[in-house]
Amino acid sequence: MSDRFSFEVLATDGKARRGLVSMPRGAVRTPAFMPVGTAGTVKAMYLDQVRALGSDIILGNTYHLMLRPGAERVARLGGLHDFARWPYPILTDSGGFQVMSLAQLRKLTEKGVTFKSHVDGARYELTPERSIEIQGLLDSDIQMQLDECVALPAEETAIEKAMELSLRWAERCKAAFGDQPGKAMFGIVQGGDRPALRERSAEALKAMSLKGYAVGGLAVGEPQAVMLDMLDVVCPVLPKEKPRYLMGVGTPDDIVKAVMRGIDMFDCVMPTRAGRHGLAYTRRGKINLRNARHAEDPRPLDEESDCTAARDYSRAYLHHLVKSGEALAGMLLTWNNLSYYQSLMQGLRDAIETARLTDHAAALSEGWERGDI
Ligand code: PRF
Repeated sequence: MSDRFSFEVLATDGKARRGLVSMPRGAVRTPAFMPVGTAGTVKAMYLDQVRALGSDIILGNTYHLMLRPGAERVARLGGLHDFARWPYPILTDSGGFQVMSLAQLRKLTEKGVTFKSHVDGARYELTPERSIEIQGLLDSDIQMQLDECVALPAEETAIEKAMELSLRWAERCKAAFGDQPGKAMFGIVQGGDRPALRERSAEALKAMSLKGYAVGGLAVGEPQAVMLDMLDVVCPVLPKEKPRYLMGVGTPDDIVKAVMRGIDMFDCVMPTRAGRHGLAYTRRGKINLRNARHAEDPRPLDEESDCTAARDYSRAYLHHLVKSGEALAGMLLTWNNLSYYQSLMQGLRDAIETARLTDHAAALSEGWERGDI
């Protein structure tokens, strides 16, 4: 296995790329979907199952792990990989985005962000340097810069201020990260729904020669068309030879359209969270197992799937589990959903390799539209 962090584009189809990110703990086939393992667990799943579905990398969260059990404690216990029993690559988000959505009494300054923990109310400070220190204590393979993400719609001045602050924080994170050949620190493009700000952010980050680039500040309240327009602005600016990661996105349709614009990596709570709320993602669209129409339906979610959860359990049984609030409901539906997402990514990778992505994308959306009831 590679002792250095590297990225190689293996094939292209239009703007879409089929690639490989290599690092000491393993390789990541792109386009890749990273299941969200916020607190060192992909909720309702064994990590062996997550791996078996074709996940090359999972995501962890600085914010949650710094609060509980604490980054220094995870380090004393041998790092996040040993702690959670996932020996493969881990990407960690930097914490800023989660502070803004979860913490109380936040205060953002040039130095960083202070906040009250949503766990026990204690005060914490997260600076760019401390975020990188925590991600290092966790022994994360791909670390993210601390950034400020503005929810949309927002005033241009607020978007610009957050974007400029994020650029200064990127410089500080880069300095704090230093030279670690087997790991990477990614910058995050901000700039809201303003093409000129997006372009400025991407150009400035590109000039920092980072090992990878994320696009943040999207899927935060804007229509899909706006998100796609921003990708059309940002992707051509970013260097071709570095991986591109669209943070917190999205639906299967979002992912396909972003891949077609040149995005290589994704993470999203959607398949896992939806699974715990009774929703199943399938080739024929989304199925709400709470609905009474499934009460006596003997069919599985997808008889053609190679995932046990999708193929071997009746919709009637899944409906019963969901209605009864059984833990197995969330387990089976999360399993089905991650299986669907990873098979979607495999299909996209295959389609790019064989230069039939446009037709493949059309067939996928035709399946979602058709439904099967
Ligand atoms: N920044 C960071 N994490 C994120 C986002 C961001 O903008 C988003 C936005 N979709 C999700 N996760 N650091």
